[in-house]
Amino acid sequence: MTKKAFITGITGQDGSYLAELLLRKGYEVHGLIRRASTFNTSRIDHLYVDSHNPDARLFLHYGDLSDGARLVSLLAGIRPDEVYNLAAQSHVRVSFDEPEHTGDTTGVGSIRMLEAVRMAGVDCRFYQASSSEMFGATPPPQDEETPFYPRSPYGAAKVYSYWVTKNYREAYGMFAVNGILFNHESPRRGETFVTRKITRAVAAIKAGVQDDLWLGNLDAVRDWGYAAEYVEGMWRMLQADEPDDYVLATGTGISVRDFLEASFEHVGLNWQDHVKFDERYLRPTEVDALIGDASKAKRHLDWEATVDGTALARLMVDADVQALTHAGRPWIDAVSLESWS
Ligand code: NDP
Ligand code: GDR
Repeated sequence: MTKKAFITGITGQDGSYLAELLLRKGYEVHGLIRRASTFNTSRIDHLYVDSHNPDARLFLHYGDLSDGARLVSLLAGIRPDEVYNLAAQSHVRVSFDEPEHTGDTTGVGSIRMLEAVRMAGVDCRFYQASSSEMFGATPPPQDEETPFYPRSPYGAAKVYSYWVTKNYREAYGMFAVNGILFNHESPRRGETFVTRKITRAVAAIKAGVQDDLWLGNLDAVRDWGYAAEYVEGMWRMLQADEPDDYVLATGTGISVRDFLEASFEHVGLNWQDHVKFDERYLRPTEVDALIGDASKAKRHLDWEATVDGTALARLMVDADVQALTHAGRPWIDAVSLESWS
């Protein structure tokens, strides 16, 4: 029997890699997309086959995490075996400007999904995209036992989602898990997150079409891994015998400054010649350092990251240089994913 998966956030960075992975594994994949006045499916267009084609295994459905009734009717119709709740307002800085919207999507949206699974009476496994931002001010290394201390409306909303997921597991016996993922990036990363902002700028500066790059806090330390590897970890969490919560991380932290240096150096440029400070990119409260300990995932899921922050910087710069040079899509990643299929 073909397994069915339902992915919210399928048009995002992780959703696109996860859809690719599940299609490779033979799943029928259903994705929730938001209706917009323009197309927002560029990350998954290469996977789409017209639904009239008998080989089609990717199906897209309009909906929104703010519309609980729609979620119930979709789940009742699709009856998936696995649900991956990846949708969120995922930008930390934006969550200070749009705290209520972030709470509604990133927080309450998760309980709408959990409740939709229950109301539709679907027997499925549920993945919640939890985040290292929940640890916030608690110093590294952080693992599954580390206390939460969120430092943004986004982090606080993710803490809510984490606990309701755990609660539905305990209250209703649902196979519901939290993947507590540290930062993971790729050539498909949204352009306003710091890594992609840097690697796109490096490509543009190298090509002579941009001079300066405006950034905020360069001292923040993050544990940056490669998104294509992390979606495999999500899938493994749902294949385990028992539902549990897992950290996914590389175990190595580098600063924004280190990432900058690695990115500019890769094309023979000096970052100090181009980077300027703009206080608009500072956050009212910052998360200084996140470095994860993923040994539980290694022990129970045999999952381990192989690409660290500096390797990632080079990979992303190469993809952005190539995209600019060939005016093509940066979606074709520089490293082979075959080992993960
Ligand atoms: P993206 O920002 O790239 O993607 C977010 C997705 O959520 C998009 O598909 C977006 O749709 C969708 N979405 C946003 N609001 C709604 C809504 N109201 N209803 C339905 N869909 C909505 O995020 P990532 O792929 O990077 O991350 C995936 C998840 O993992 C997120 O929940 C994020 O918070 C979490 N996370 C990410 C980490 C990372 O480092 N990438 C680390 C830890 C957790 P649209 O395309 O229409 O905007
Ligand atoms: P983060 O990612 O907040 O960790 O959340 P982001 O790339 O936005 O910031 C990382 C660090 O870089 C500093 N920074 C800047 N950030 C941005 N976006 N733009 C800038 O110009 C800039 N200058 C410096 C930030 O202050 C911060 O310290 C990401 C998201 O994917 C979340 O959804 C996810 O949960 C967490 O990672 C884990």
